[in-house]
This record gives sequence, C-alpha cells and structure tokens, in this order.
Amino acid sequence: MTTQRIRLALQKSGRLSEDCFDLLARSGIKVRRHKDQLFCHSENFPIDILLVRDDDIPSLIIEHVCDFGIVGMNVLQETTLSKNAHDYSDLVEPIRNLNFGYCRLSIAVPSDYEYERIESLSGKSIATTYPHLLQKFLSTHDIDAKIIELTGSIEIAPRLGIADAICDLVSTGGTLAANHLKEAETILHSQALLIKARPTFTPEKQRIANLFMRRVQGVLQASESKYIMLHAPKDKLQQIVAILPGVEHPTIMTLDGDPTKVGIHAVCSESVFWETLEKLKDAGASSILVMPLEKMLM
Ligand code: PRT
Ligand code: ZN
Repeated sequence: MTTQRIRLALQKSGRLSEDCFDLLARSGIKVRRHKDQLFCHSENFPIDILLVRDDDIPSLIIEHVCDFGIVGMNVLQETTLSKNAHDYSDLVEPIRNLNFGYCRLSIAVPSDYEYERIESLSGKSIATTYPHLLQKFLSTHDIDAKIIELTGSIEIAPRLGIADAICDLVSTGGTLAANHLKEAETILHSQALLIKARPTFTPEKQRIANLFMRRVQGVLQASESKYIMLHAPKDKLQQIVAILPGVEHPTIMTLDGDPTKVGIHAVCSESVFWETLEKLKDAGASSILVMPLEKMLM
C-alpha cells in the first residue's frame, strides 16, 4: 500500500514564502526547494507542496486541490466576498494564526487632503486591489464612493490623477509616506493563517493531517511561551504565582539551605514582558530566569 500524502499550498515567492518554509523547518519537515519548481516534496514527512501566487491559495483549498494552505487573512476575506460567501469559515477550515505576515488594509489619502471623518470620502474615487473588502466597508458606513480596481502600484494612483484616495496594505507605513499619503481608515488587520480543506479525509490522511497540525501548533505554542524559573519567599508564593502570565500548574521546589524560600518553575503561555519581571521582583521574587522553548507537545 502506498502511503497517503497531504498537499500544502504556499506562496511561491513573496512576503510569506520565507516564513512558511521557516515554519516547516521548525516543524521538522525537510523540504528541498529548486528555483522555478511548482511542486516540491518532503523526504521525511508525507507532505507535498504546491508553490503558487498567494491569490490562488484560497480557491485551491475551497476546490480541494490542496488539503492545507497558508495565506494572508486579507486575501482569504477578499476571496470569500468575491464568492458571495457569508464567512470564510463556510468555505475553508481556519486552523490558526501563524504570527507572521502582519499588515493592515487601510484607506489612505494625499497628505494635504482635508480628511476629517469617513464622510470625507463621499463622492470620491478610491483605487484598490481589494474591491470587495472596500465595498463592504463603504456600504457598512453608508458611503457612496467610486471604486477603481487596479492590479498594482496603487500608491501612485492619486499622483497620476487616477483616483482621489487608495485602499492598500500597510505594514511600516513607509510606502505611504514616500508617496505623500496618510492613513485615514483601517478596514482590516491581517496576518498569515493556516487553512484546511473542508472535506472528510480518509482515516490515514486524517492521521497525517493531525500530525501536521500538531507539529505546527507545537512550534507556535513554543514560540509564544516562555519557561520561567525564580525563587520566592514562602509567604509570598500565592501572590507571585498570580503574577505569572498564563501559568496553571507551576512546579514548586524546596531550596537547599534556605527554608524561607521555594523555587518556582513554570511555562508561561503568554508573553513575559519586563513589566511582569518588575512586578515579580517587587513582590519579593529573586533569581528570575526567562528562557525560550523550542518544542512543546501537550
Ligand atoms: O505574486 P503574488 O501574488 O504571490 O504576491 P503579491 O505581490 O500579491 O503579494 P506579496 O508577496 O507582496 O504579499 C503577500 C502577503 O503578505 C499579502 O497578501 C499580505 O497578507 C502580507 N503582507 C504583509 C503584505 C505586506 N505586509 C505589505 N506591506 N503584502 C503587501 N505589502 C505591500 C503593500 O501592498 C504596499 O505596497 O507593501 C507595501 C507597504 O509596505 P510598508 O511597509 O511600506 O507599509
Ligand atoms: Zn498576490
């Protein structure tokens, strides 16, 4: 019997590609990539990868050509609206956010545009590659504006006299500033997410899919978590444990030679900020160590 394999759609080249391959590597999935190849296989995990434009990824999952895909929420939501679907989860199964590819879809206007509130866009023209998301936003706010659909270089549309405003992705804001534009409204906050096709898999394929999802989950959970070790006065134990973010069952140990204190080891499932460490110190904690986690299997 040949082993079943799962198929994953990734962006061939672009802003998501490197992070996607990095995620696979951290999940222990070895993939050899060749330039200009549309398909690649893993040698140590039953997964094949289809390399495509990011805009094609939602449809490949919706039409069951691929079992999994990684795509920006912006592309997923635009595709969903273009297919007249109510919600993206009607078309694909969202598995989880991946903590990369962060950006926002915003409306921007020329720096000297007297923008006060959303009504300032009434009767204006807005250039975008996201006509459905923009239309939904305008309709929700009861604004009648003309949408001009372009395929690229949106940011130069106002300077060329093609449109009064633009609606495009923003990450650092550098492109807007370089083109003398200012952000007026944010339509959507986006990041990359792992999505799965809706059909029922065979038991063997489901087993592989579960293994894949568990690996990705383990990598992300580990990168979101920290291992913390500290000493605490026995009479402050409750108070100190309460400060630890996302800790359910800390390990409490006696300390050799100091009966007044205990050692606490715990996995914090939420970010540990300097402010948290300062609060721990103020509460009496000492010898505080925070360490990254590499892998987690709960
Ligand atoms: O060829 P293909 O269709 O696959 O690629 P593409 O050119 O359509 O997409 P690509 O690689 O630019 O982006 C892929 C995905 O990355 C997007 O769909 C988003 O989910 C995510 N992403 C994150 C971004 C950005 N940040 C981003 N800053 N996508 C595009 N931009 C562009 C934006 O359009 C603008 O031109 O970067 C510019 C603004 O960046 P700042 O940093 O100057 O604000
Ligand atoms: Zn694209």
